[in-house]
Amino acid sequence: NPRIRKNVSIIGVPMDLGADRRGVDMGPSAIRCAGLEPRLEQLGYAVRDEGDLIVRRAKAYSAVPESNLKYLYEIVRVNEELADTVSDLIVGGRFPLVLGGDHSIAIGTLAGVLRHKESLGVIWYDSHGDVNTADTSPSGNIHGMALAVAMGYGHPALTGIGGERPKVKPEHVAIVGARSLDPGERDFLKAKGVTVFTMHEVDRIGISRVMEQALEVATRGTDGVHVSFDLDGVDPKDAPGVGTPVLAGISLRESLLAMEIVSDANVVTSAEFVEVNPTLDSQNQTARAAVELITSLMGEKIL
Ligand code: NNH
Ligand code: MN
Ligand code: MN
Ligand code: MN
Repeated sequence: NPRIRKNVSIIGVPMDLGADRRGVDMGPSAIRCAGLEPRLEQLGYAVRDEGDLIVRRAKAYSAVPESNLKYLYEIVRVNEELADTVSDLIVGGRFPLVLGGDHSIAIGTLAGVLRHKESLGVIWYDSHGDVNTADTSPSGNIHGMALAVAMGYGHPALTGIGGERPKVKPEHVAIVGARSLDPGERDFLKAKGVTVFTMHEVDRIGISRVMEQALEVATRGTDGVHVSFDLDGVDPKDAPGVGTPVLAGISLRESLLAMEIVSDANVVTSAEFVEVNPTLDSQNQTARAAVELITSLMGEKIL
């Protein structure tokens, strides 16, 4: 079984072009300010902050002429660099912990990880499915397409990021916390056979059983698990600083338990925490929640 590595690298990706609401570009800064590095060091990790990738401030709105993909080429450029960065860190024996930024950065993180994995399991913690393509997206926002791209569906400029490499297989994906799916996403998820734990399942069987089942999906026949954590999966009462809050979500307490359960399975080989928007937050509450979620995932115990 792959184990959590002792050397952790923090990579910030201050990008907000994949979403309509500006401000998640400040997420990495806010999560660092909430004390991430010292908290990881207290857990015994050798932490290296790799700093932020350079994300150029985009010119006026740019959709590509032939599709409705907003900021396609800026997003491709950043994700190519992210894929290389993540891949190099894995070669160096380090655990990549990526801080967003909007969820489109999962495209680059996963592309980098997949250079080293034949079969990667993915736990996608999110109120959304993020399996739109240009044809189904109601918004043209690439953060709502990242999981589809990781599975090989979408604009070739996106699915080609990171070069030739395996894709995430639908049977190795578990979405947790879904409560806002677009019609095209429902069709996609059913057609591909992706496992989705909506709020209905969370409420019916509880977060601990949901996470056990999600782990089964993500570990059966895989050689590692990636945790992609969108803070809007958490209830807006506990995580108000996100661009697209969706009410009636998973509490922070349940989410911490979820991360503890994943941690105890000792299978996680990379992770990212995305969509923190400090301009919508109060007292950095959502970034502080992110730090607690990260340390839980990385093995922090209360006693
Ligand atoms: N499904 C919507 C879209 O594709 C919203 C996506 N927003 C997210 N995803 N925050 O996690 O535009
Ligand atoms: Mn240090
Ligand atoms: Mn998302
Ligand atoms: Mn979301």
